[in-house]
Amino acid sequence: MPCLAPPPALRWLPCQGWRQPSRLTAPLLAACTLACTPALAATVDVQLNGSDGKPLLEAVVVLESAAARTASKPQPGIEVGQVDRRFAPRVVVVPVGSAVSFPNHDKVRHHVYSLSPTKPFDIKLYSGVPANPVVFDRTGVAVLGCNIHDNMAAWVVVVESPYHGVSAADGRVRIDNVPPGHYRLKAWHPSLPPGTAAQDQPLQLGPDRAAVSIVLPVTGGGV
Ligand SMILES: [Cu+2]
Repeated sequence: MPCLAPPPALRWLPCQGWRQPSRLTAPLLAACTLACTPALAATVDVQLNGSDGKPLLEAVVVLESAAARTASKPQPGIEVGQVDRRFAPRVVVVPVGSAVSFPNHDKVRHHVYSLSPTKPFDIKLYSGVPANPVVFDRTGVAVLGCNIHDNMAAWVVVVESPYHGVSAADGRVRIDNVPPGHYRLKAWHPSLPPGTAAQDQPLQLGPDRAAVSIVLPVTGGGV
């Protein structure tokens, strides 16, 4: 068993195979982890309003950085269902590589598709849960529709960051556990004209809470 470098507080202990701490070292390791790990995560509160001052529903916020790209990994268990002939949720943010399932909770059949270069796909008329989820393997926005019900629309925003959120009716997005660092804060709403780039601003984040207000050129609460 190779002896990997132990934490500094435990260097006086003889090597006992650090891959598997013994009954003696395990509690010491746990105590050291608690005592030695600084609080290295902040919460980012974002308030999104339209140009008419109304809070925006379903606005997307993403914090991007080189470190965020490295920390990004596919998120399991994401669903975009269909309920009462609407997508639920209508807007979802997923890290690149995530597989999204499209369960149909209605009695009518749906035919979900996307023509977007980010992820073209087509799930022909179906009930229940389609056999295969759709893997979103490129960043960007995929606009989803239903071939049967023209008024159904949803947006899958594919990002390379674990730090993101979608606003509730009060226009708020709260992103927890964000490490300090320099980020680009990007905000977008599906009511923006097609092809509009996300609004982009720098965010220097320390270990404390940060509050940001953003106005997007959308009116009527974005509904
Ligand atoms: Cu449909």
